[in-house]
Amino acid sequence: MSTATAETIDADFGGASAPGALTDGFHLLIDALKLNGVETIYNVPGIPITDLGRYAQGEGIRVLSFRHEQSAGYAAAAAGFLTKKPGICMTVSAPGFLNGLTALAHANTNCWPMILISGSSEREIVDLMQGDYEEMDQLAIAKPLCKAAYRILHAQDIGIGVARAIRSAVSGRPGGVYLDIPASLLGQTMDAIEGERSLVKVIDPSPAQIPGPDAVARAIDVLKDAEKPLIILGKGAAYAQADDEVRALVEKSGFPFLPMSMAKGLLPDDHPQCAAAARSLVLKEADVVLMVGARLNWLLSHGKGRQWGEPGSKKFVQIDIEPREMDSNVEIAAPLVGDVGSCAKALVEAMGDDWRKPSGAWTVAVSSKVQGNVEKMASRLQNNSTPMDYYAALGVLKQAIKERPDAVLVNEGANALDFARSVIDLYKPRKRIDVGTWGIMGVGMGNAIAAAVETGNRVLAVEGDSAFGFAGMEVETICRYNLPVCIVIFNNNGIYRGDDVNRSGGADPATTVFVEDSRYEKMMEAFGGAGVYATTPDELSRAVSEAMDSGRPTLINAVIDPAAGKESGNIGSLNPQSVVAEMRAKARQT
Ligand code: OXT
Ligand code: ADP
Ligand code: MG
Repeated sequence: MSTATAETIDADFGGASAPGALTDGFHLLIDALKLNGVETIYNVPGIPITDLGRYAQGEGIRVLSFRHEQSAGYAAAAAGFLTKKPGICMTVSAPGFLNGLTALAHANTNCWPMILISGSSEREIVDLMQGDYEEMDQLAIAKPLCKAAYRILHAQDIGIGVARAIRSAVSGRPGGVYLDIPASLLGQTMDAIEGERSLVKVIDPSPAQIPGPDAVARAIDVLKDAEKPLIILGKGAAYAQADDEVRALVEKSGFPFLPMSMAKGLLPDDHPQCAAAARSLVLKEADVVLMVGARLNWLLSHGKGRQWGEPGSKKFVQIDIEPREMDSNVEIAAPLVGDVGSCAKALVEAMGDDWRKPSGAWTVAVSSKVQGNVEKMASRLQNNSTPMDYYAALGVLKQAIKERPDAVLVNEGANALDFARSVIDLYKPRKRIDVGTWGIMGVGMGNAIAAAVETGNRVLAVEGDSAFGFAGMEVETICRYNLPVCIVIFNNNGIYRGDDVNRSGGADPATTVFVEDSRYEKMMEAFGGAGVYATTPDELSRAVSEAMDSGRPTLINAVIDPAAGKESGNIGSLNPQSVVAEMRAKARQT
């Protein structure tokens, strides 16, 4: 594999203004990214992209180096969600590329714009399978896992290749794009003036998509007849950055709204129409459901089944930018294809001045259920048990976010995720980043780093001990860049619980348990951050306040009762053994 080195480039290449000056693949790529507003690259250096990172940093792009490409990729994915611009991850060939690919697929699954740029080996050698350094046909492997995959072979095509990647990532339904950069491309040279002319600035990368008037009228027809309407806000609505339009739609309609996990805060969780604490009731009872940037996938039981009440008892209206999403699981009575902002605006206009809000009976039923559940929860949050259970610890964190509504909450785990989602209220849009559509562990550190870098705000990362372990080494990255991230590990000694036993009676621990009482806080101390061991709500409260006020990288090891969690948190019913147990119970009854 041939690569130009920093020394040769620095020695041989002048500025574009010098007569006869040359430019090269490295600089064209950087210029193309900068022209299109790329300010940050999340990467792990190595052959053939080490110099690319160095030059990009030299040219003013913020290049953050991670300890593993997967975390760099997760950070780029989260950056895409937060900024509505493609997050950029850069990796080396084969193994680095594969490490980044999980994150690219995750971005694609979540409909977030991201570009994975990977260096690759020589085409001639790869295609003849002659055993190049890190040989792999990366383009072919990436293609089925992302929205689009491109390879640039010639320096004069860098401008158009980058433009194509950016437009593909952000237009329509956003997604993950792979950009293959053979090492030899970076070393190619061309006339600097021609090179500059070859660059392309993407104009209007995600144009407004306005719904047709007949589609709007159809939707209004369905919505106006609703007796028990419901709005479900998804992370597509949060992504759209159409916060005013969404709020206007919710408030004008008067419908209760249920935020999906990452749509929490789009309207404050304590908004009088928020039905988060009456989830079961509204899903079961609603007769018309308006989906806004949310899919009827597993997280909503595919829009059918017990959770949704009597079969055929509901009509769906769906706002989505992707036409193919309509009727994906159940019939959509009124599809509204367009961007969230344009669709919400069109609906509000069409509701007019004589819009009739839903009956008091429905809204009162929902708010009484909310009030009942909130009160039940409040008493659980008061408990001062030692070791702490999830509620005792989360009561403290709920308060910390209430006092700092601009902070970003990052969250992963099973119980650590499910309890935190319902306990911690959010008050502003895009302040929660979690495991997303795949329920993927290991995203927390990447999410936290991106949140700190992209927003400049404080970050509170609530992590199961297992979840944290997938990417724990990134605490060094957090310390290196001195990011205002406070990690709270819910340390219950294992996956779901810490008290399982080896069924053979042998010496090995059970498959889901970890070293008892692990001192995770020392990992942060090893790199100069603050480490705290907290066994009571008071200790936790003091440590979190100090970390969130100071902004110093902090890891708090919160000791949680090993017996407090449930198998798989709230989604235990998805485990095959639950199905087997149900069948056995039924068999016993007959
Ligand atoms: O209405 P009802 O009465 O039903 O009540 C509901 C709400 O109304 C109410 N509620 C409230 N009450 C009062 N006040 C307020 N404010 C309030 N808000 C809500 O509360 C209930 C519940 O509400 P909720 O939460 O909204 O509703 P529900 O029913 O849970 O919603 C359903 C779902 C499906 C939408 C929701 O559960 C959801 O979003 N779930 C996501 C689940 C998920 O993605 N889980 C992660 C994956 S689990 C598993 O796969 C794990 N692995 C395997 C693995 C993975 N994932 N990835 C990789 C790369 N490798 C392996 C592993 C290894 S988890 C895991 C590690 C786990 O161990 P850890 O140590 O990390 O974590 P611990 O478990 O803590 O040990
Ligand atoms: P959640 O998990 O919160 O329910 P999903 O990720 O399942 O959310 O759904 C998000 C949906 O939002 C996707 O179907 C996607 O096509 C859609 N979407 C993304 N951006 C926009 C936008 N700007 N306008 C309309 N729909 C969007
Ligand atoms: Mg755990």
